[in-house]
Amino acid sequence: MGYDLRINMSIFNKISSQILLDLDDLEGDYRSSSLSVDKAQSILFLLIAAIGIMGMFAVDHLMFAARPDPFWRTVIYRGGFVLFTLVIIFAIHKTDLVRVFDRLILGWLSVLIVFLLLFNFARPANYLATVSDIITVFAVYVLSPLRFRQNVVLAVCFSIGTVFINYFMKTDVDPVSLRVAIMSQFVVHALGAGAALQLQSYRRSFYKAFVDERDAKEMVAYLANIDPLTKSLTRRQLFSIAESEFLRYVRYHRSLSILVIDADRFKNINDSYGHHAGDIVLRSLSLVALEQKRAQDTFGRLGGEEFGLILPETALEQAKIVAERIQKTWEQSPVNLDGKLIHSTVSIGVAEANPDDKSLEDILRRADRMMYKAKEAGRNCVVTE
Ligand code: GH3
Ligand code: MG
Ligand code: MG
Repeated sequence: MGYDLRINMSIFNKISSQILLDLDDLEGDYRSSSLSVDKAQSILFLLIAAIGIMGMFAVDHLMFAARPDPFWRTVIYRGGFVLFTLVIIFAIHKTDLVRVFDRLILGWLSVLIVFLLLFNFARPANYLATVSDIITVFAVYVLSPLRFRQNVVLAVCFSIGTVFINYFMKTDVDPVSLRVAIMSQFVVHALGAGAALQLQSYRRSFYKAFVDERDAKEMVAYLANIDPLTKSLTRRQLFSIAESEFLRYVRYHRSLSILVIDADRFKNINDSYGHHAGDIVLRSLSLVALEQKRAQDTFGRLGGEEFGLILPETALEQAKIVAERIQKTWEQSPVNLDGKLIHSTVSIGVAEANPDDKSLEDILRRADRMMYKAKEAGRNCVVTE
């Protein structure tokens, strides 16, 4: 039973999250990227509301023509609210934060509702009041459609409040207009909710397009920087990171070491087992090196069967230990190709940046020279400066 309930709840959650899209479900960067559009729309909406409220001065004037006292009181109420709206518009215009924007809208709606409920005490319960209530409920739903659950609460509170005031607090209410008022509240809740969900579904499709485009961009960037065969960084990306590490070295004088790793007698491997097997061995070598390197190190393919490893904050002695670890691990990791074990080794040259280095190439050249010394020394070894 409990199990069934859990399943049902999770189905309910799934369906409700399909229909309802709350702000928290949207990623922050998407909301930030669409904030200027949201701001422009809300400012327009609030301006129209302010103009509408000021337009009501004329209605008040007609209604209270013979009674200047209530007329001026409503002018002050409405004027105050219009001023408040202008302040909110200014604050929305100024803010660059999604959270602040949301709070401003919520604040404005809440004050609007309290203001109208207070206003309902004072004014006669007639069709005009009913129309104003309908507009209010609709506004609550559509002004911030992403805050659906919160809008339902606000709008329902308003409806209950306004019906309560008209039903219990007034004696002169015409029963037909009261029934119309109540029925119209039901209708406008349905319409408002429908409109908000429709607006949400537009937002959802914009959001999906946004996420797809961002994912595609990330994928393109990723593919451009990753060597497809060995899954290590491309030469270009390796150099780009190495350049910035070199600049950091120049500026802060932290140690920086570079390893050049070259597969030994790789031509023989290709000749003996075929080019495809050679590819698999290269990929395997790359994965072993990627496993052995530390998180802050950068490993990439310099070209062919040659790789580079950039070790920031690392002096020569420490770099040598890393190099030996890679060399030993690789020596002991034969590649199993259809049951055949392919043994291979690497020669590694290590160089550390020194004050005479004018560019990254200077260090790389020395590391390369050390790598050739390792070849001359019989291969499968590490040579440092
Ligand atoms: P050494 O120990 O002196 O480095 O000998 P070596 O045979 O490794 O050196 P050499 O530079 O003469 O040859 C490199 C070989 O690596 C030749 C080339 O076919 C092979 N190679 C380079 N890139 C790839 C690749 O992507 N896949 C395969 N299968 N082989 C490659
Ligand atoms: Mg080689
Ligand atoms: Mg080579």
